[in-house]
This record gives sequence, C-alpha cells and structure tokens, in this order.
Amino acid sequence: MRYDPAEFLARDDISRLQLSRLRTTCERAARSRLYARKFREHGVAPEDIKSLDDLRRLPFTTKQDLRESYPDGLNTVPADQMVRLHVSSGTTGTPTVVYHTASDVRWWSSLVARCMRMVGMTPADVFQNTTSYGLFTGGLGMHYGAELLGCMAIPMGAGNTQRQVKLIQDFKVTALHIIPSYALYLADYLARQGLDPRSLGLRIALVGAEPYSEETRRRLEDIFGFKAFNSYGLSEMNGPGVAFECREQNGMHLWEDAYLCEVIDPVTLEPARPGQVGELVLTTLCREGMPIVRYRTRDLTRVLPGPCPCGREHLRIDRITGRSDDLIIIKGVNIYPIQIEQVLMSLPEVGQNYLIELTREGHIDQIRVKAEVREEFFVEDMRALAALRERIAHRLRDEILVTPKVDLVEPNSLPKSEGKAVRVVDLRGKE
Ligand code: ADP
Ligand code: K
Ligand code: ZN
Repeated sequence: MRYDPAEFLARDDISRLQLSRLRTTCERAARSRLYARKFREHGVAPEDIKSLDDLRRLPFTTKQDLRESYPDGLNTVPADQMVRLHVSSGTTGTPTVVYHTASDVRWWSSLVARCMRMVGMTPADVFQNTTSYGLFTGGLGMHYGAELLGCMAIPMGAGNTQRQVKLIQDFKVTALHIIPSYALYLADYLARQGLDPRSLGLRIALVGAEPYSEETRRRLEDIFGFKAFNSYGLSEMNGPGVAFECREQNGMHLWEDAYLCEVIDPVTLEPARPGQVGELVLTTLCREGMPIVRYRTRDLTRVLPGPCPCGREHLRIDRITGRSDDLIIIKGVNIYPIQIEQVLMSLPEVGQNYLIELTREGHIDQIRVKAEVREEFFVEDMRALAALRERIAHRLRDEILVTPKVDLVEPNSLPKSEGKAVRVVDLRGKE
C-alpha cells in the first residue's frame, strides 16, 4: 500500500483541507432530499460556508432524520452509481441505511488501513476478523482495510469459537479484530480447553464496536499477551476507521481530514467547554454518495488536550463512556454501565462476564449486578463468597454512589450474546 501522507498532516493543513471539503460536502448534500429541505428550513446555503466557524450555521442531523429518510432520502447520486449498502444493526431501534459509491468504499478502506498501519500492522501480518460480516460494518470495513494494507485477511466472522481458535493456530494469525465482550469470552473458552492464550502468538488486537474500560484492556493484554488498540466507528460514518488509538494508547486519533469533529452539550446543543465530556457530533468530509452533516452520534466523550507524543496532529478523543441512551438513572443518580464494568474488571476474582439488572421493589428502583466468579475463587466456602460479595458491593458503591445488590454466579452461567453484548436488562415494570 502506498504510504498515506494524510496521517501526519500538520494542523494548518488539516484546517485548510477541512474548509474546502466542508464546502464540497455541503454542495453535495444540498442535492439530497433531506438536506435540500433542512438547509432551506435553516436559511443556510453551501455558499454561506466561508470559515470553519460557519459549521455552526448548519443544522444537526439526528438518527430520527435518517430513519425518516429511509430508504434513500440522503442520497446525492442516482442508485446506479452506488456500489454498497449497509444497514445499521439497530441496537437501539429501527435500522438506518448508508449507501456508498466506489470512491466512498476506497476512502473508507484507506482510513481503516491507515489505522492498522498506525498500530504497527504490516503486510506480514495475518489478520483474522472475528466479528460478524453481513450488514455489520466491522466485517467488510476491517476486511477491506486489511487487504489494502496487504495483510492476509481471514473472513472468519462471528461465533464458532472452536473454529476461530483452529484457524488462529493453523494459519499463525498475528492480528485480530474482536469485540471486547467476545475477547473476554474467548479467554474463558481457552481456559476451559486448557490452552494458554499466550501460546496463540497474537501480536495485535483491534478492539471496539462497544464500550469497554481501561481495566478490560489491561486484563485482555495480560491474558493474551497482545497489544489491544481501541477502535471507534459507527455505520453512519462508514464504520470502523473514524478514530483509533496509536501505539501511545492514550486516546483515539480522529481522522480530521475525513471527519469534522464537534463535542456538544446534549441539552443546550452549545459546544462543550474544552476538555468537557459531551456528545460527539461528526460531519463526513470525503463522502460522495451520502454525505452527513453534523450527525449527533449520541456517543459521549471529550477531546483530549495537548499533543500526542507520536507526532500525529489529528485530535484525540477519550474512550467512549457510552451512548446517552445507556444512561441508567437509579434513585436520582446517573450511572453508566462502563463504571460498573470498570470496577468488576479490576477485581481478579471476578470472571469475564457480568449482567446488570434494573428492578423495581415497591416504588424503589434497585440495581442488581450479577458477576461471574473465576473458577479458582468459586469455592464452597460460603463465608468467603459472602465476604467477596460485600467487597464488590462496596467498591461499586464508591464508584456509582448507590449500593447495588450483588449476585455471584458460576463461571459461564450468564447468557452470552453473539455480536455486541447485552449488559443491561431493565425489568422495571415487567415483573
Ligand atoms: P448500532 O448503532 O446498531 O450498534 P453500529 O455498528 O453503527 O450499529 O454501532 C456504532 C456504535 O457502537 C457507536 O455509535 C458506539 O456507540 C459504539 N462503539 C463503536 N466503537 C466503540 C468503541 N471503541 N468504544 C465504545 N463504543 C463504541
Ligand atoms: K500478506
Ligand atoms: Zn498518537
């Protein structure tokens, strides 16, 4: 693959590119039904974009806008110029559709390849994609990137862990794309088979598609002996390849030549203060078939201050705390599932799977955390288990400010989902 100089663009050049690409994006977008209407309603035209600050004159785009535009209200070119279509997995409701032209697929692949090279992958790596293919963008998105970089890519897809392991062993796989919950499951599976995860010889794992904590990253690196890099993307912005950690592992570089990034206060819709956590808002800068302007991702993060020692000047965003829809409110306290995950994964006695249940007892909301205990700690001694349960409840209380009920369960007893994990079950009003 030809070296992509955009990776090391200087700040001034990034801003210059962004302005000219934002203008082009608005001109294209105005040809779609959705933006023709939205721009008109907002009294704004592509010619009004004279500086990057003018971005704020443009309307936001919401998931609802995409749903209402189903199936092709955002398209700017006739269907015969499109070469690919993805439909979002619909984790949180009606699916939305994204079309790509040939140029869009090339751009997307080159962004993914850029991420892979940034973390140290080379054509000598053998890459296994353990996520589902099909409509989920983590499948083909990662696959095309790996091939463009020159890796041998194995399109294994999700599930069938026995086969995953056999392919990793037989073809000396060195790099994986894997969802965090599945990586934890794989660790358990290998333990049950009496296999040492480190003996697999994996070097690099690209880990993303759902929120996970620094504690989980450390646990995975410790178990497998690979370096795990956080990978962020969403179907509306192509898929993987939007933001990715470099080898410094201190936040994810967001490719600003391809995406314009804002972080807003989700209530006032004003820009968040520097360093403040808010909702990530993204504008595509290189997309031809279906540009999206100021898309409210509902993902919560902040822009990290200061330069990265790696020398790349593309801004860095923090680990995603969760989606605004993931927020749990119990007894008036705001809790994100990731806070609970972080505590559980920092405790060596706690195994690889957990579940959060929200219940209502009388008029009072309760939070119940079911955590698998690791085999060697799952002893018959009731007193030892009770003490562990107490300790977990205390640690969780310190983090989330409410005391949860804690159930300790046997290893591999909690449900395992293929694809993104379901971590929260809301039983309130359903009992
Ligand atoms: P769906 O919205 O149906 O889950 P997508 O595959 O488009 O379909 O999912 C994108 C979403 O996945 C993002 O908006 C974000 O909430 C989550 N996500 C992706 N990568 C990460 C990551 N590295 N950390 C946290 N969340 C992530
Ligand atoms: K190769
Ligand atoms: Zn860096």
